[in-house]
Amino acid sequence: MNILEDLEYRGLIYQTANREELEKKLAEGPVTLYIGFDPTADSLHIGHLLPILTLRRFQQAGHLPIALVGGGTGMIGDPSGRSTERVLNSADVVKGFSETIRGQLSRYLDFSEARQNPARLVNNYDWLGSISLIDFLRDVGKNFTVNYMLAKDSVDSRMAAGISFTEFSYMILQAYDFYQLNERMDCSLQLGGSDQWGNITAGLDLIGKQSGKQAFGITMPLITKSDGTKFGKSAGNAVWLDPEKTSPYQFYQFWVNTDDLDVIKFLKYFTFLPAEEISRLEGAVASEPEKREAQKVLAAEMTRLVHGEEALTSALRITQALFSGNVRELSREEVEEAFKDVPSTEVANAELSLVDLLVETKAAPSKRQARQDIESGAVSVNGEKVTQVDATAAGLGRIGGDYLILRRGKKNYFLVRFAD
Ligand code: 545
Repeated sequence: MNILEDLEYRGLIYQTANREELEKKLAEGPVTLYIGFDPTADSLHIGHLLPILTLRRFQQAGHLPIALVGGGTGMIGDPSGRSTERVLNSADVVKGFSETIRGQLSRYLDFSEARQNPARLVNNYDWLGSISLIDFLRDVGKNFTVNYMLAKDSVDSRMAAGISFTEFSYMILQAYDFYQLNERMDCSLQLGGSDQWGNITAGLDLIGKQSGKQAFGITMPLITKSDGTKFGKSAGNAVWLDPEKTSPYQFYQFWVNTDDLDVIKFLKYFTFLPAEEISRLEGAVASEPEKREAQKVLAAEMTRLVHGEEALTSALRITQALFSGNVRELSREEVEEAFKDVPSTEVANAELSLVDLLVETKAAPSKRQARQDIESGAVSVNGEKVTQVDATAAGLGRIGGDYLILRRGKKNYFLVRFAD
């Protein structure tokens, strides 16, 4: 399979500009291509993985990827796909975000000069930050009619609610980037999500007008789920690539919970597994869905790719410990990760009884209920059932030095942290 056939197989192509000529060009030799990321947040989330991994697919196929950080465009704000005007971030904030986004992007591409097609990172502030207003309006703006700009979806969809001149101008900046990269680095292909079509084609038009050259564009589909809910959220929160914002265990859980109806699509979109392996997993979903093999493979592939082998091992250990109840084997860090989302209570007095702890953590509504729960065998501490009503915190032992894990019933966990 050539790169376009592979992308087609994976369902990654939504629209293409100049498809036939692009096919020819890709077959002739290495093509330089880019995707831009505006520093609008302090981390990328899993929605951004699709474009990044597509760059990586092109690199693996021998082409030359450029990841562009929008240090300039991030100061302006892309109206594409948004129904309301953005609030501007300060220059310092945009700079800070640019640095972290740059670091995250660099994990997924190979920059080693030893290879024939090393990846490159650029920041459009380098040319947008210093262009004069007069030059911009004369040399770039003259290529666009307001009529053309008004017809773009990103602008047209905002005509009722209103759009500032700032955001209205955005498409010209992105078009100018493509032109600059075409001039400076012979970049002839821009990729983006389907929301980027208008900006990408504005660039193609500018390159055509300024240098008479043909360039190319590909957009990727919006990621949808079979149940109609938004992709990339877990309990209402975005799933981030930054392990401080979404732990590797939470990240693993997000993927392992994928619906049977979506899992094959996501294996194609996000993993580098060959078609034969994906077909085999498709068979497994059909014949033994209860094993969730496809989900486990997807979760493992993604966690390894984003967080590394060690983080995957740890996420699997936590998953296994919570499933079996065998939480004693977890390290301190793993306890903190596993119980990030469960109610936790800080306790200063290590002399407390188990009954007190159950009440203190709100695992039981009263001392009477706590005693009853213990006697009936509904309570375990650090993975072991405790039935003595007079058990004390001191006698129960701790995990990772400071923690005691209470469980009432099968799944209700409460974390106690001793502050002594
Ligand atoms: C800027 C200058 C260029 C080319 C592109 C840009 C950015 C582009 C844009 N893209 C989106 C984006 O999101 C924020 C990411 C960091 C927190 O706004 N105008 O910057 C997304 N993009 C990836 C995909 C996208 C798009 O980074 O294209 O469709 C999401 O999947 O929304 O010269």
